[in-house]
Amino acid sequence: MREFKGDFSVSGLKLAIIVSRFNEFISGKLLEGTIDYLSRHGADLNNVDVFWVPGAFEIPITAKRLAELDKYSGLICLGVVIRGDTPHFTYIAAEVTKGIAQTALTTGVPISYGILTTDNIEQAIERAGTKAGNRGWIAAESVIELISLFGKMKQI
Ligand code: INI
Repeated sequence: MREFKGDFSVSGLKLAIIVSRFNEFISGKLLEGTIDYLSRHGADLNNVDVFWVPGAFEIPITAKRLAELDKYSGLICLGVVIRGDTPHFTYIAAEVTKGIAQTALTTGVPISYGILTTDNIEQAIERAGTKAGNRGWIAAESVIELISLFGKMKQI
């Protein structure tokens, strides 16, 4: 039996972070969580590029363009979609989720999903560095693990 697991080595990786400005007081905290993870695991921040987009809806197309450059080991997508009084939330949340998944599947580039989709601001704050951790941190950890796992597939 052979078993493959990614590790959490960040050395030599070039990463792009796509983060939305909408709800920036929370998405900024996700970005802090991602940078905190990367710097505390020894990443060279000179090899980390941050791309700000207007809102979560613009994340997938930006991710796609960046993935197609073939310059990044992986992409980390960060955004915050909060339910309001209209169905708008449902459309944005669905499109960003579907778009990121589609981009990952069509390009094959490791991409992580650090998008909060919450019923209210409180739930978002809880997931951006307070009592429920920081989704930005988890998104960083996930993409690093995936990059490593894909690297190990080259031995097959
Ligand atoms: N964008 C978000 O990132 N989060 C939201 O909660 C949100 N809501 O609810 O409206 C949102 N809307 C903007 C959208 O992502 C686009 O930027 C905008 O429609 C322009 O294309």
